[in-house]
Amino acid sequence: MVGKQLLLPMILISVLTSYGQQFAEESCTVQILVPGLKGEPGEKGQKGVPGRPGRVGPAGETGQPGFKGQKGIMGRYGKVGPSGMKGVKGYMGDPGPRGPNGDPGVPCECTSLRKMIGEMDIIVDQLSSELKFLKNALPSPAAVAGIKETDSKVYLLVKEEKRYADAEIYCRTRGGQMAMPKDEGANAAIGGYISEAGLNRVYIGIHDQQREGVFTYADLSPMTTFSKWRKGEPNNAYDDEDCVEMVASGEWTDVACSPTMYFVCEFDKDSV
Ligand SMILES: [Ca+2]
Ligand SMILES: [Ca+2]
Repeated sequence: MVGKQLLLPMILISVLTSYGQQFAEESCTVQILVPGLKGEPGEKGQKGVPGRPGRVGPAGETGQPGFKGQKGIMGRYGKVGPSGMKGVKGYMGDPGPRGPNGDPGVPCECTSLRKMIGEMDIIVDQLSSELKFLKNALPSPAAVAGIKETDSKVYLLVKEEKRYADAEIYCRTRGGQMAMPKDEGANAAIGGYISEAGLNRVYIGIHDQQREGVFTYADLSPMTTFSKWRKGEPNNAYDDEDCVEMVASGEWTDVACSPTMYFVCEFDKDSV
């Protein structure tokens, strides 16, 4: 320690000596400064004022998870949602129990009722047929004296005076023919019809217009063994009698075809 303390003044002397030589050349003044010994340490000073706050430190590490809190109270009801889609139809349910038997019916005479109904059906059929026939055949109710039936024919006395040709057309357009008596029964029916109507004569469906003297029926079918000529007929009077009339007795007479008179049509029952 003593070495170091002596060394510094020696250096200063050396330096100042060299400097002093330069300075001496200029002013000729020399000053030598030597430091004293180090003093005793001073007393402890008073406590300083508080320092400024330090800067904000960095964020700390994430802490441990806290404990689970208590259960909250129930929330309010939510809003009503929209209506859902219609579901698929379900299966049919099982059949219910059988119901009680009904009360017994009222006894009836079924056999007689059925018979009565059957008879009524027949009557209805007949009336339907006649109505259909009348609608088809009658010109007007006043024009006929009624109808006359046999087993197979319906005869219609038409009280409209017509020539033979027109009378034939009249009957045919209604689905029939001029009356053609081919046996005693049919002839008697027509004759009775005429007399009942209070008439003397009517055209019937017999003529020899195709060939003189050869009489046929209106449908051109030939005469058979049956005929009902009045005595002295047919005589083709005036060479102009090719048609036939029936008088109230049911007998036949050949007459001219051009005069107009009442006539009788016939219809097959099958077609009526
Ligand atoms: Ca004749
Ligand atoms: Ca005659």
